[in-house]
Amino acid sequence: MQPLVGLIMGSKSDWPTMEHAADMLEKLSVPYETRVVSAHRTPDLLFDYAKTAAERGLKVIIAGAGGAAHLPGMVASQTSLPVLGVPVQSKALNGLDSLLSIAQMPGGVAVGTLAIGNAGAKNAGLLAAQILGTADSALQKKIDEFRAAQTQSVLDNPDPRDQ
Ligand code: RP5
Repeated sequence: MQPLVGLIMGSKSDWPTMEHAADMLEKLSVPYETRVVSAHRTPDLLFDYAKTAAERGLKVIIAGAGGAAHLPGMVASQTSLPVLGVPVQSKALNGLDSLLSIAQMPGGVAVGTLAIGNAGAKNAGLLAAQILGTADSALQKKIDEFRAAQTQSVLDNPDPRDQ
């Protein structure tokens, strides 16, 4: 299947966070590719990946990074595909450094910034699917079903003491 989402991250150490984006894409049957692309350790690969992403058929890029998290912004500087940035929770500053590095883009180059950590990665997968869903009614239906099941599961388990 032609990947529609590029799921990239600055380091292998980001995978335990970014796999939550992959899980959501798989749950919604969105084809994706994933790889490590580091803004600082492999800058030439970053430029090549971002510049060729659209011609390779990708529609959305999810980029996760921690600390000096320049990957999403630099990718966005090289492609007009939507870029969703996930701030990975860093050890030293708990991800506040990642969040600010990703969110504080200069006007004119957009990155959609998600929450720090697992929830941000999960929602990046969901938001990527929602973007693709605007042109894919079957996918939109899957997303609606996912949301309805989520709502039902809360309603079915009202007692907070239950496991
Ligand atoms: C960033 O530096 C990565 O995104 C990662 O979150 C952080 C630490 O990388 P490693 O030293 O674990 O490879 O580039």
